[in-house]
Formats: sequence, C-alpha cells, structure tokens
Amino acid sequence: MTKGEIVLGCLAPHPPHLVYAENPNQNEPISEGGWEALRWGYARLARKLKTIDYDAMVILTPHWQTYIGTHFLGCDAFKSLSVDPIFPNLFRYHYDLKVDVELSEKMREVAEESGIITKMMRNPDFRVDYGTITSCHLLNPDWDKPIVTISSNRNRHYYSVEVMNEQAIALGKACRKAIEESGKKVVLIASHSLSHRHFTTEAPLPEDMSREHIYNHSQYVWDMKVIDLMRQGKMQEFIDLMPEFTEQTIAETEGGGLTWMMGAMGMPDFPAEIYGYQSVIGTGNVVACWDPNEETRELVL
Ligand code: 2X7
Ligand code: FE2
Repeated sequence: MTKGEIVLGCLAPHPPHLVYAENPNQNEPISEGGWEALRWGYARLARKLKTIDYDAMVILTPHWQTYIGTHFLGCDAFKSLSVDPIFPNLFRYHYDLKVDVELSEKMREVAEESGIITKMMRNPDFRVDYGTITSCHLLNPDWDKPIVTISSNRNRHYYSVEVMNEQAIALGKACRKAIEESGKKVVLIASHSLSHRHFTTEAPLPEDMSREHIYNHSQYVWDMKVIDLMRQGKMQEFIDLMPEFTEQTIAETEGGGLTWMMGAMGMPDFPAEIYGYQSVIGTGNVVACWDPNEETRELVL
C-alpha cells in the first residue's frame, strides 16, 4: 500500500454568519449577504480544493468539547437539524454528512497507543456541532467527501494553554501516523477564529456591515502579528507564542485546532496561503491554508 499523506491543512473559521450570508438551501433563515472578504476567500480556497485529489477531510472543532479524553465520530452518517444556540435567528441548518469511520478508528487507535485517552462517538443521534458544519460547508459546499470530526479536549481549562499545546501536538503526530498507515490522502481542517472578543449588542440587521468591526485594537494588532508569522512560514514561533496570544486575545486557538494541525504537518516552515481576514461580531477571522506541495503553493493575498 502507498503511504498516506496530508495534502493540505486549512485554517477555516466557523462563524455561522458566513453560512447565513451564503443562503444555501440547507439553511432556513434568509439573508441579504455580508462578510464578503471571508466568503470570497473561502470560495477561492474551495476552488483550490476541487483541484486536489483527496479521500477525506479531518476536522478538529472547539464546539465539540469533551472533558474526558478526545472523541472521534464513529457512525457512517449523521443527519439532523443543527440550530446555533446563540444565533438561532441565523443558523438552522439541515445537514446530511458521511463519515470515514475506518480512518476515524485508525486515528483513535494510534492516539490511544501514544498515551492519549480516546473514545469513539457511536450514537447515531449525536448532534454534530456547528463548527464542523460551517467550516466543511464553506470549504466543500457539495459535501461530496467523507469527514472525520475530532473533539476538543478541555485541557486548556483544566490546566493551561501550555498543556493544551503539548497535548494537541501529540494528537497531531498520532493522526499523521494513522493517516500515513491508512494509505489515504487527507485534508486537515482547524476550525476556529483568531482573537475572540465579541460585541455585546447585535445590530437589528445582522448583515448590516456598517456595524461590523473589531472591538479592540490590541486584538487586531495580535491577529496581524500571527498572520505575519503564517506568511513568513514561522509556525514554530507562533506555537511558542500561543499561550500569550491565546490569553491576551481570548483566542479560539484555545481549543487546540491550529496546534493539532501544525503538529500533524510537522510545524511548516513554508509560507501559508492567506485568503482573507475579517471580523465577525468583533472576532478576528483568517482563512488560510498550508500547501505542502511546492508546485501548487501560491501567493494568494
Ligand atoms: O463560534 C463562533 C465563532 N467562533 C465566531 C464568531 C461568531 C459566532 O460563532
Ligand atoms: Fe466558535
């Protein structure tokens, strides 16, 4: 069997506002648009994905939070209605997705062997979190590839961002080993924003872009600092700064997605492709990807 590989790593934020703004058939509320800098960036990255040969998407999301161990989706399919608990006015999405259970089981097994506490989610009525649905919808609106979701263990809350970093890197290395042994080509997705200070009052029309802006300048400066490190291919430096960045900007990196993906990809020292940056309800969001293939890697923005 040929060795499996990670063919792309995507940093894919999941504000449900972006799906709302797209008006796909699956979502009940209707919008007049909004947040184009992110949506157009996502559309470009989705086009790149169409040119890449891959078998499955593996996503780590901070909105599936587990307190004992790391959990992996373990049923062939999940179908239900996902309602955002904070923005039910924007996101009531009918999802119907397929899971690569073989790959999921393999990643769980290798993670367990490396000392990580793990569990398969075998409940067919489990409600898949909106982070998974939003990031996967925007990257692949056709939903024609199976996915695997990995939960976010709450070790940042029990311990610290430093412990989260160590655990997420170990999980990333285990997932990479499992992918290589599986013989499959896999796209990784870290589903989250950067800085995460929210507004406190919603505009009467959520897509009123005259009301959308970052709410704290130092959060913006931090976001630009870490995006610059991505551009320069200095991911080890970003991961080393993760505790300070995450604490000072209450960043959604706390869930471990980016650290996990960088651990799996061996801490890339090549430039990330940047597709767009914009605030959503005041949070900082970048769409970015790491393409290990020098021939297809581009300078996007
Ligand atoms: O979960 C989110 C998020 N991470 C960012 C912005 C808006 C809503 O939901
Ligand atoms: Fe979130």
